Amino acid sequence: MTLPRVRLFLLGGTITMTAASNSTSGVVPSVDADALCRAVPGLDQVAEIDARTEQMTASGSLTFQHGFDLAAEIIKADNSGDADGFVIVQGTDTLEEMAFMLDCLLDIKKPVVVTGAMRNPTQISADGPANILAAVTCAATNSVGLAGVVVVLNDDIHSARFVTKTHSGNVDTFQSPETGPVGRVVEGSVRIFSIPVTGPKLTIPRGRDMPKIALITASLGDDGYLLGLLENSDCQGLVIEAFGAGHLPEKYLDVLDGMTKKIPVILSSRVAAGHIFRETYGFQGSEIDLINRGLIPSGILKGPKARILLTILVMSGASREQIKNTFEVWDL
Ligand code: DAS
Repeated sequence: MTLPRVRLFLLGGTITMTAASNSTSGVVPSVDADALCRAVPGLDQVAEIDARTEQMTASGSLTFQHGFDLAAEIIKADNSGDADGFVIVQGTDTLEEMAFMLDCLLDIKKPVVVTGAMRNPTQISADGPANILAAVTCAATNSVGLAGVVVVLNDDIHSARFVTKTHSGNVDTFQSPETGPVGRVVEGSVRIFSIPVTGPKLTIPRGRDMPKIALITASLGDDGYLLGLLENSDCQGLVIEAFGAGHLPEKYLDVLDGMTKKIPVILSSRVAAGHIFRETYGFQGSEIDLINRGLIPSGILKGPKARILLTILVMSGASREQIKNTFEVWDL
């Protein structure tokens, strides 16, 4: 029997981390892609794996360039027909951002699955092997491609568009607060419950410098100190995680009036789920006031994903109108 061909890219993360030979404190990336796959019983019966160690890093040190390179490699392998599905293995800290970036940049029909682990290989009940088996099972199942890029941990299949990390240590950390999972791996096979709506598809920006895009979060008693520092900086775009449905302190307003004339300012929310409102509140600093002042509502996208989208758009040379229209798609 011919098995599906799955290409697995390893970027690092807890799933690879064991005690460093020269240190007594803490685990660090050390297990490469081949060793990771060898540690998963039965993997060779699910797919023919082409395992590649691309990086060995904690996911907080991954960059946009890593995402662009990965997207380019996947597009190339898709075009040449060299693989039937793809798995990206990385740390969970930035997993939702990398998965979302890939979902924005990839317009392919084959499954693209991102996974990682919450417990390192030296811990009892390390979840890495089960997550790799489930991720490869999904990558080897054609129908998963219909869901766009998915995140698979703990046997749940989440759309990259809706998933977020919700807990610092629990293996059930990845959740989609708006929608729930799109499917699940049950007794070794894939069940898909729903196909998520598609977000805007963008091309990989090439040959342009990485723009400086800031992300700040509003909090009680904030006098706009940090925002003031950004006003006179060379930042080229700003995402603000506002209160609730899109509200900011009055003390932000003068500075924002200046900034919205110069750069795109995205209005997102610091809460876990829900839309940015557009037409409910009318006080100074409300969503109606802020949108009138030129802020662009992010729909349901929270700060980190909104920053991914804004960075790619600015880097691609998108106009203010194009940026606004693209974020509008996320006002689902
Ligand atoms: N938080 C760790 C992980 O879950 C480290 C990282 O993100 O690389 O993998």
